[in-house]
Amino acid sequence: MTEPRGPEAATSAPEAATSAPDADVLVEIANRVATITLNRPAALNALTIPMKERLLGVLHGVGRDRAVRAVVLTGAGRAFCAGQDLKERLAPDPAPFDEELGLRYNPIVRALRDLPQPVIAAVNGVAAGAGASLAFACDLRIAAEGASFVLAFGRIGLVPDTGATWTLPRLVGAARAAEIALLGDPVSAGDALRIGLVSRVVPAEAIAAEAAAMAGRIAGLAPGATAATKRLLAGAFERDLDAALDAEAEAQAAAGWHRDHGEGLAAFVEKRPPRFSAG
Ligand code: T3D
Repeated sequence: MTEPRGPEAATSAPEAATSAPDADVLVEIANRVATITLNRPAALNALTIPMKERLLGVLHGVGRDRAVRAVVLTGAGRAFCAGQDLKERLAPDPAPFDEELGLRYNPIVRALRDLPQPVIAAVNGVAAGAGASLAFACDLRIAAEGASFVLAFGRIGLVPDTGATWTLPRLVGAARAAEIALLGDPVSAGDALRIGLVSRVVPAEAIAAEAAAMAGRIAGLAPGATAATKRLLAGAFERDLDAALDAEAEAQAAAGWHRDHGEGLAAFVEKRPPRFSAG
C-alpha cells in the first residue's frame, strides 16, 4: 500500500506530483489510487493550454507508476470541467484548432485509453464541451445528483471533439448520441444513468467517497488482469466475435501464466484475501 505522496516522494513519476495546492491540476496518490483533480473552480475548471499540458504529463506519470492501480478524474468546486477555456480562445493569436487538438486534447484522450489503470470519471458537477468528452473517454463514469453533461460545441459554432463523436455513440447508442450532440441540451445525472452514460448517481457529498471506494476495489485486483480487461473492453466495438474470442483467449493465456492467478487460486482455497503483485 502506498503512502500519500507529495512532490518530494514521487520519485518514480515526477509528473504525478502535485506542485502546489493551488496548481491547476492536482494529483494525490494514496492507497494505490491516483486522484487527479482539475482545479480552476472559478472558471468551472475550463481547460487552458498549460493545464492540458500538465494533465497530459500527470497521466503519463501515473501510467508509469506501477504502484498506482486505479485513477479517479474529478473537478474542484461545483463543476467537473467546462471544456476549453473560451477566454483563452479570445486572446490575440489563439492556437489553431488542429494544433490544439493534435498536440493537447487528442493526446489526453489517447493517454486515458492507454493507461493500464482503469480511470473513473467522478463527475461532480457540469461537464461541458471537451469536459464532457474527457468524462466519456474514461473507463467508468459516476455522477453527483446535480451533475450534467452538455455538448456545448454547437452553441459556439464548433463540432464535438476530444473523441466525443466516437465515444458517445458507443456509450449511449446512435439515436441518443445524435440528440445529445446535435441539440446540445444538458443531460441530467438522472437521465445519464437511465441511458447508460454513467453507471451510478450519488448525492454530491458522497461522490468523492464513492469514487474512492470504487477505485479502492479496483486497486485490490490483479493489476495485469485488470489492465487486460480494460484493453479488451476498449477494443470491444472494433472487433467481430471471432476476433474478440481470440483476444480474450490470448489475454487469458497471459493471465493464466501470471503468478497473480496462482495467488488468487491459493487465496480462494485458503479462504483469505489475495495478495496480488505490483504489476
Ligand atoms: O481549442 C479549442 O478550443 C478546441 C476545443 C474545443 C473544446 C471545447 O470544449 S468547446 C466548448 C467549450 N465550453 C463551453 O462552451 C461551455 C461554456 N460554459 C457554459 O456553457 C456554462 O458556463 C456552463 C453550462 C458550463 C455552466 O453554466 P453556469 O451558469 O453554471 O456557470 P457560468 O456562470 O456560465 O460560469 C461560471 C464562471 O465560469 C463564469 O466566470 P465569471 O463570469 O464568474 O468570471 C464563466 O465565464 C466561467 N466559465 C464557464 N465556462 C467557461 C468559463 N470560462 C472560460 N471558459 C469556459 N469554457
